[in-house]
Amino acid sequence: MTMAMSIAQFTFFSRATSSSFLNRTNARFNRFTFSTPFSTADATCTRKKNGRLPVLSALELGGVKIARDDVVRDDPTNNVPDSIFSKLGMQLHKRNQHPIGILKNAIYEYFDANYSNKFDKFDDLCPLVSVKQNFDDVLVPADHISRSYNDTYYVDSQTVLRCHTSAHQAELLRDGHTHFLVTGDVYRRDSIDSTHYPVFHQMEGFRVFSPKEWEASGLDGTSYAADDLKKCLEGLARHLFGAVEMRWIDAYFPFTNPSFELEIYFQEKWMEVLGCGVTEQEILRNNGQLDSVAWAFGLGLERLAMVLFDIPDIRLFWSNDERFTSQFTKGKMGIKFKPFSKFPPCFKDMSFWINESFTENNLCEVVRGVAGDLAEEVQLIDNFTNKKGMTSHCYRIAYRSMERSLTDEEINELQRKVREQVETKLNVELR
Ligand code: FA5
Ligand code: MG
Repeated sequence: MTMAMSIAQFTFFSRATSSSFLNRTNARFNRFTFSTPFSTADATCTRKKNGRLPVLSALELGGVKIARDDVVRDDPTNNVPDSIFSKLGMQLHKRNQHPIGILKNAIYEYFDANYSNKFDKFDDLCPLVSVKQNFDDVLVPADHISRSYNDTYYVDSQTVLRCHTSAHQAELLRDGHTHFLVTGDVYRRDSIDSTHYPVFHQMEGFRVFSPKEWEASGLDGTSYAADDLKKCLEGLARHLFGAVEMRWIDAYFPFTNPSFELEIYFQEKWMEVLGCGVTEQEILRNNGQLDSVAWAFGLGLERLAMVLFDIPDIRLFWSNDERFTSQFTKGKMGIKFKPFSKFPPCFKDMSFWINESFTENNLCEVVRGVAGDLAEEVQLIDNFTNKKGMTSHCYRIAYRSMERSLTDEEINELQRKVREQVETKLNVELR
């Protein structure tokens, strides 16, 4: 698919900022939404008594056999809930009729056409990676917030569910790859709203240059790579979108310098769709590339697909409802999603005194565990500290199914369970 149209306004915008890599609390600390487990994968299943969709008990990913008990354990070094385990193996990016798969294929097309099939493609690398792969290999500092149990899903103290596809950069470099694309599901404990979800898909791109490539240009290697990177991604944007409003933002990532983010104007807001930059020399040196320079990028596939297919809520990607799935066709990029009937939300408020260890990501996990995707949004609506120094939070939970009407009875039961678990699991005092 080739789009000859040009980007209407591709503004280059500079912001001296500290925003970024996995600094995920900024600007969205009081709203989040959740997911419900379901599965279409063919594997051993245990059906839950509550009628919810089944949770897999074993599956195979990228040649690695994974049992539920390997990933979800009642042990302080583990914080993976069943709702997350049930997403492992779903591999939306490998479904050619799903917006994420359609988008992946369209990006492949762009790279194949423009780089004569030079990019090696990986979309089946196991999402369970070591702490070393996910963080150390890409120079994430020891005290970086993204390493915390509050932000990342740990299987044990040395193993995580990858929180970005950058976790595979080093091994692929060591294996001698110089041009590659890695697509995969990534996992983050995160405050969630219509554009954030605890499981989403990224595509990593990586290109190594040898000295003779930049020497002829008269530029230094870093400037050469940065120019090439922006040209590559602008071309990709034109290929995918034709006309759309975008801007570049200066950013920070531990693994690139300089670093940038690309934002697209969507639903009356600027939405960040990718991070990128010129790879730190140390990563290249550590992995057998001594005199080279490289660029890397990480695309958020859901974010791009939301814009391309007009999908208003990130939860929809996980819907098995035919009214969603039947709207997309293999290889077709021009389709705009037509929302099916919207059922009314039901709001429930709850207040409690927080303690020192309280975090919104933990609350988010409790609500998600009880209500799955029926919890559409959790919003902090009141926050005060009394004279004794005790802080109270009031959260409003919006329950809504995208597929059917919920009964009062059902919602009251969900809310009762949420209250109970918030009290027992988070040790807070309900008001
Ligand atoms: C990273 O993950 C970097 N690894 C990207 C990168 C790669 C930078 C290579 C430089 C070189 P960040 O945390 O910003 O960066 O996430 C990248 C993209 O993933 C975001 O731009 C966004 O499109 C998407 N994203 C991040 N969090 C979520 C979420 N919770 N739900 C959906 N999409 C998300
Ligand atoms: Mg970012």
